[in-house]
Amino acid sequence: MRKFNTAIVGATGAVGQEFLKLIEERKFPFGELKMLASSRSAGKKINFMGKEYTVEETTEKSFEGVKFALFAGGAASKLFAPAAVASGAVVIDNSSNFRMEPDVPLVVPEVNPQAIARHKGIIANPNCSTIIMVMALKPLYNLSRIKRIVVSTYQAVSGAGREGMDELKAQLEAISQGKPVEAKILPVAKLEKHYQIASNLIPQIDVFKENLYTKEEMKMVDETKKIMEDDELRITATTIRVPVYRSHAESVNIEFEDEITVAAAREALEKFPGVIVRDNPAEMIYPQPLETSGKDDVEVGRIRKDFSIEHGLNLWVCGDQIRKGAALNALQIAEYMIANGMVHDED
Ligand code: 3JN
Repeated sequence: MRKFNTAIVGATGAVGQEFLKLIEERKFPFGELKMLASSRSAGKKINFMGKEYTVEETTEKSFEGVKFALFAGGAASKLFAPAAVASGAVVIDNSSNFRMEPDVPLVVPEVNPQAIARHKGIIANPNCSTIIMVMALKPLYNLSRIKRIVVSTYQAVSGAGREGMDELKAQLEAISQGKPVEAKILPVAKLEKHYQIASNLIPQIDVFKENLYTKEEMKMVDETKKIMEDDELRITATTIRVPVYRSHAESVNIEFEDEITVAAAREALEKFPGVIVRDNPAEMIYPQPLETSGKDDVEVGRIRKDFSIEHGLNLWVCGDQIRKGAALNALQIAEYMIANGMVHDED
């Protein structure tokens, strides 16, 4: 069995830890495994599959002999992806640092695997909300070109990392104990102003751009066009943080060029790998973030006509943003490359 030396950059964070779970669960054929992180986490011990690993500080030399460098997110790839590529590694990067570069494929393996072959060392994982949405869009786009999308997201606090989850938990505890509520992380940790998320919604994810949209909203717009290879696609997004620990949810309104019946949409979604249709209003069956948390598949429900336009459908989509929205999607890219002979252990 061929094995591939693998490095996880950001091994101690929420996405890094999910990489480890998935590597074990999916029997990813790793050879040597390197746990890399910033100097702050260097020296920490991680027990994985019966072995103790010491987290090493990422340096330009960390990637010698490495075949897959899985970057969990943040600034690390900006600093070290070029060195990893120069060492002969394929970089799969979960950050936005390279997503919109023309030379960098932006890939969801079920949606646009053909893009992988164009890589020059770096392959980008899309934003979590984008991945979850395009999983539901692609099977429908195959039936009819999509003219316009209006999406609103309901994003879990773990999208802001472990600190986001800790903050919601601490706030819920403070409320139940009648203590003052502290807000230090959301909506954006590095900004001065913070808002309580417990019992609240925050209509800001990431910082604002000059056009009055947030960066998260513009990522959904720009990345979706690139993944669907359709620059004419019109799309507008509103992204909202909700007091849910895990799994993003999205309300997606789609205008098609041609008529798509609910039955045809349902059938196409049911057949699409990685998507589960959970949709039976009579039995009150629909996707919910509690149910998709920790799961691989993206769930779609509330499939219904938009009677206000000619060829419109509404969907409700839920998916675990740390799994399919991040670590799972990245690992699937590596698995696709292995299965299709796109990376070799000998070279
Ligand atoms: O907040 C969320 O729910 C998703 C956050 C994604 C995120 C957070 C910080 C930096 C990203 C991303 O994946 O787009 C980035 C980034 O890499 O720009």
